[in-house]
Amino acid sequence: MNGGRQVPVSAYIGLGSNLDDPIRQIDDAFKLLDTLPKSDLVARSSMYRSAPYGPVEQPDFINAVAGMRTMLPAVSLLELLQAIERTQGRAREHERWGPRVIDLDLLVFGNQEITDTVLTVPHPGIAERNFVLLPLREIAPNLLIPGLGSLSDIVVDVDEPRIERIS
Ligand code: A4P
Ligand code: MG
Repeated sequence: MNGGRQVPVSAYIGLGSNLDDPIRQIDDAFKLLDTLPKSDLVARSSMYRSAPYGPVEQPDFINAVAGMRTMLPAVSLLELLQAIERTQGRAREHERWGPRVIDLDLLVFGNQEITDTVLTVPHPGIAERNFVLLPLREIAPNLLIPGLGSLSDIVVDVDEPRIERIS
């Protein structure tokens, strides 16, 4: 017991954009993350440019990762991430894997493992995606990912399409 005091949870959010000035979109998303209630934006990674992962031919992506401390439950945080996506004008329907103005994925939420209809945490793609691993490592090199292990033990896939740090 902690006397009823709640302790904030460390949450990591993956940001991605490949439409409509992606660098500005990522910057705007960081600014909006900084306004979320009961939460603090505590770390922001560099931005990375990478070739699109997956089967769809589309422009390069800009990706980054945000570190938050939050008193919100995971599903409430997800809803607020989706509200930010709408604020930034993301279309409701989009092709699976396809281009988007902004994509905010909840990568890790403390030590919680969640599998329900609206939310899977940790995000299933983490270990296969350099555009997640590299920025995540930058801000949380010793992170323990529930069900996956230590981030420092997850090997970056050097065969994955090109990726470069841009800022
Ligand atoms: N959902 C479940 N778990 C989560 C979670 N942990 N975080 C549900 C966020 N959402 C979660 O989301 C669809 C539903 O997933 C939501 O309603 C939520 O309830 P979405 O954002 O509409 O779609 P998605 O998850 O982005 O899936 P999609 O479109 O299949 O794309 P991916 O797998 O995210 O891939 N290449 C590079 N280099 N960089 C990229 O960022 N991104 C994609 C999109 C493809 N290739 C890329 C990149
Ligand atoms: Mg998403």
